[in-house]
Amino acid sequence: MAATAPAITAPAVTWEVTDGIATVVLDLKGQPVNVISRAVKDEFIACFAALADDARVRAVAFFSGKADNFIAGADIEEFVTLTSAAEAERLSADGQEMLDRVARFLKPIAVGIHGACLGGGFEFALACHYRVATDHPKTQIGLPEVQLGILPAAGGCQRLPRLVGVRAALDMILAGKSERAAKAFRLGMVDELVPPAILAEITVGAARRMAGGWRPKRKRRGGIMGFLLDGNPLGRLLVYRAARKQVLEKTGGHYPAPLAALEAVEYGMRHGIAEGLKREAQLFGQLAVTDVSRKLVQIFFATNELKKDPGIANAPPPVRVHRLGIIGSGFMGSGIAGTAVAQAEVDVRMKDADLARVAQGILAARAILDDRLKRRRITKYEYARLIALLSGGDSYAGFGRAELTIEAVFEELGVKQQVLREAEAVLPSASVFASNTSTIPITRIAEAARAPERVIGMHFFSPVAKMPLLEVIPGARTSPQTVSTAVAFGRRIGKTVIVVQDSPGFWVNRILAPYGNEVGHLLAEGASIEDIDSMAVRFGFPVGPVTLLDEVGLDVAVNVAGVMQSAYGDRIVPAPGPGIGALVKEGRLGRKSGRGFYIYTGGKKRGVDESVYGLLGIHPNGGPRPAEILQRLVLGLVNEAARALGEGVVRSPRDGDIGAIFGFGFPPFRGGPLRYADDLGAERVVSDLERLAERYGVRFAPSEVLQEHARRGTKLYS
Ligand code: T1G
Repeated sequence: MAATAPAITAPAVTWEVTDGIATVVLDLKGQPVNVISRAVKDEFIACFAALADDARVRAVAFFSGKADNFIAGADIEEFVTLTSAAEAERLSADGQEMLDRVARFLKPIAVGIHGACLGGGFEFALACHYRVATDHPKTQIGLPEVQLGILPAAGGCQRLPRLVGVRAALDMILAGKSERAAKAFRLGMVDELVPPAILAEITVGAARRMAGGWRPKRKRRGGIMGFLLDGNPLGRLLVYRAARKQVLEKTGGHYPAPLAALEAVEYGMRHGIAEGLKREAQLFGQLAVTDVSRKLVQIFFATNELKKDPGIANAPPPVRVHRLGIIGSGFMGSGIAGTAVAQAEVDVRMKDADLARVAQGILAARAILDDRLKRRRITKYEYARLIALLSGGDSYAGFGRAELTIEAVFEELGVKQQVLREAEAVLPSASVFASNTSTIPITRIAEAARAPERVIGMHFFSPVAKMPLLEVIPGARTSPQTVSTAVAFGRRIGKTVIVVQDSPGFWVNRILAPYGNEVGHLLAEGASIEDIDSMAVRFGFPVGPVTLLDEVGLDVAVNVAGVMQSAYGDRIVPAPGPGIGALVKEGRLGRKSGRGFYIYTGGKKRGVDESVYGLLGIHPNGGPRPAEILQRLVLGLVNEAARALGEGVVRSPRDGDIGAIFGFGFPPFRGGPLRYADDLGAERVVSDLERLAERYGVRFAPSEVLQEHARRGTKLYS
């Protein structure tokens, strides 16, 4: 064996040479993840120059020194400081140039990938000559750039389509997807899949074989369709056309990055890699300085901050939940149960009034696991193990060891208090009791408790498995550890958690109330259902407010509206006429009953149910101007958000905006309602609200908070 010669030239990139193979390790000391910054790039260049000159080295095996992270991409902190498109273009071109050296390196390079391999990290792997990945769930591989409003700009738009075909590459790049290693292997993104224990051995082995002249043979993927569509220019033309249509449908034209990425791919496939790279760098330059990208990056950092936020200052460490009790096995209860098992592998015990309901709840919770199995997120073995964690009954048997119990029973104070009393009788003394209420004050529920310090609100959104937000609501007497336990558990089951004040509507329903309520007024004034929805969609909401009402359920909406009207009567003024209650009386509850404002068949929204107008006693006749419709919807929401922020309902504008974006899809590229108010400027928002108040009444009167900022010329984000 040749002598091992450590040749450390710089702190992040180190290597040693053994038997002709250089083993290079990237490890940014003191950083949570590896990222590629300018400094790292310089080290890479120096390292590869030294390896080129080192006669002992015949091939290279590259690894990350981090336990669970390969490379998280380019350093986002670095590119957000760029101020001009030209500067950003240069940054991209420099990165491309470095990876070009890697791709042309005369000594073959194999990479061993374990952990997140994203963006520039994957682009580096793509430039190498052989890719081995671990089959560990932490290994995620992909190009998430468009989620930050940019595009893969270190050759990703060129090398990925050439490796896996245009269709598969666009599917990943345009959605900013990352895949688990098994899928990445199936698609051809990596050459080999191995257990973590033998990653090093297999990667070094591949490097050694390549040093001996062996080259991997990669077969064309996708069969005959792959040949017809990916394999020739005409087929690709069809692929690009379909992709463009799909992107426009999905983004409503609000997000320039996916279209730019499509252009970079198409241009490169047509004019060759060198020209493609140039175009990619130019487009990156343009995108990196857009407002949309800045907003999306802000959301990335805000979400990261929230991941580390215990939810309360000086909180004692949370209690680790191993066993979860769920009371009420309906839609919400079973959704929480299934999500908890799937995400955190906790033991879940469900309780409902009778066994038939419990059985149904368990089946519904299982459906979440079925879905994961179908999407190959879990294996058959994991599935069997997880299923076994779900159990239930019509008594509190099995609740005696639960560290956390969440109730999702009928939305009525008396019922909730009754359940709380029953549970307290059997729960261990340190156990936390959480209510998944959307309208009842936690402090009121806790009045029935022997230990109100362990009662808290955990407001999930429906459907629980899909909706990313959780509101945690401490009551007046809730202890700090109860808060930190609820927050930590919420995060463990994959939710972005905001801690909000115990006041009517909490945060999300509070700011949605004027938005939903305005629908009634607009309809009464002759606006059509389609016009109202399409204006909101044009603004960037995923669905309009009328569709949202149908999704939430009209019975639920009526209940929430009632609570909000009695709490904020001067602002949540009911529209004239019978209102949504008339639809509920007819059994039209929205999507869940197949009929609301729209008709649903086979799980699909079919169109407006015209008979709704008759039931509401109104006639669509054009109504207010489109711009006016939009202003009334959005500024009412923004005004209420600013007011609630001023009252301390959320702890910061950051939490408020994340709540609105993750809770009901406030357009991410606008940064959230509070950021949007700052962008318009308080003065403008106030003057628009004053004009609306003059025409439509006091419900639009600008909040004190906005008036104050308008007077001072300051912003909600200080
Ligand atoms: N740049 C800078 N900081 C980053 C980073 C990045 N790319 N990725 C993570 N961090 C920080 C993060 O802010 C946090 O910091 C810490 O690392 C841990 O992250 C040329 C243009 C890798 C899956 O979009 O998806 O490549 O708060 O809490 O849950 O085409 O971070 O501790 O100070 O999220 O284990 C594309 C973004 C970049 C990947 C790890 N890459 N990162 O998740 O930890 S653009 C991305 C993630 C690009 C090229 C271009 C996740 C993760 P702090 P964390 P985690």
